[in-house]
Amino acid sequence: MSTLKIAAIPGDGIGNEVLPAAVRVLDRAMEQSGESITWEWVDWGCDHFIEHGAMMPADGIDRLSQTDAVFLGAVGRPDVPDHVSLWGLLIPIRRAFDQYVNLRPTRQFAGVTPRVAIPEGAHIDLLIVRENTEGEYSELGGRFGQGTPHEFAIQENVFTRRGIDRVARYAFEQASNRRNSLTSATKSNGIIHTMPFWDEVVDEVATDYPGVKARKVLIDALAAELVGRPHDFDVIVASNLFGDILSDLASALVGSLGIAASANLDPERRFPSMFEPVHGSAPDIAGRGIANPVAAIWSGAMMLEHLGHQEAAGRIMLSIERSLSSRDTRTADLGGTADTESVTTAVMNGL
Ligand code: GGG
Repeated sequence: MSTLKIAAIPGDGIGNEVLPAAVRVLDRAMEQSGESITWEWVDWGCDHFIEHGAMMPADGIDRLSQTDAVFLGAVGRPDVPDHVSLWGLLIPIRRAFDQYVNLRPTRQFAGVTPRVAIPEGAHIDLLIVRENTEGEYSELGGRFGQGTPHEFAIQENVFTRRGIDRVARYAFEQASNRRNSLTSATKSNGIIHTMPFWDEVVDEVATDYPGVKARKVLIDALAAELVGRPHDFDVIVASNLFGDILSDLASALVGSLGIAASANLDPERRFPSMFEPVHGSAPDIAGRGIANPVAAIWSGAMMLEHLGHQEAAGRIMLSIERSLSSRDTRTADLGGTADTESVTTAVMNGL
């Protein structure tokens, strides 16, 4: 029997509801496999910020580095500026641990009707590979002349050959193991320097994967194509910002952001990877016990898979599928009647 050590950071809002729910499912699944998880619970987030002036303690990254993985709920509270909460917790973890791939799968589940009509027999199953440590998410720049009529802000995007090459390579590998189709999101008509560079490096990487049919599509056209025929997509590789936007769009197409899972990966396994539902803290529904725990549970399954527990992860996914197939065990965002607790219980019982 092996014991995993995982840092659990519920964070803010519904993170405090969906993360403990997912932990119960993971504990049960691992117990059934004769394994266990030691959870290191940490109360970092906006409450910590209000009390201590920082989203996490100064030794936070050091503490996380001693774990096998990080399991995160959500970040954000209306009375703390969003850029303060995100850049104080989520983004420092992604960067400190060089989690340069953000894997965001989108699947159509039996019983959950997609929000767009798709042809008979077609099925939505796509994987967004989002660059996760550079691109549009950059601290370079500044605000100038604050409070004056001449005030301005500059934000520099950072695209490196190494950064594009490694995320593109990861995406092509995924496509090779799936349906051999890759779409690169670009905007090289309007963004004059970084996006043509993105295209060039992706094209170079493509030459190493002749079996993968690759094409580049302008992000605006790609958004429209995704709505029009989501079933035609396999792997999409995108910059940090484009990947973030497309993954919300894709999960809305199959039902709700409440089932959007993600993995922030260091594929070389030098550091812990981090797993989190794509959704945020949802202050409008926080504390009511109605949040959909599926995104967190699925993210937990991705974590177990990454840590070598494929069998337990597979059982969790089967149980999620079963619970989503019935209106009685789906939350309201998916047209169901269940609350967080009853979905969690259904997934646990279905393991
Ligand atoms: N699940 C963590 C969370 O709260 N995410 C919300 C968010 O805004 N994330 C921004 C990002 O992924 O870049």
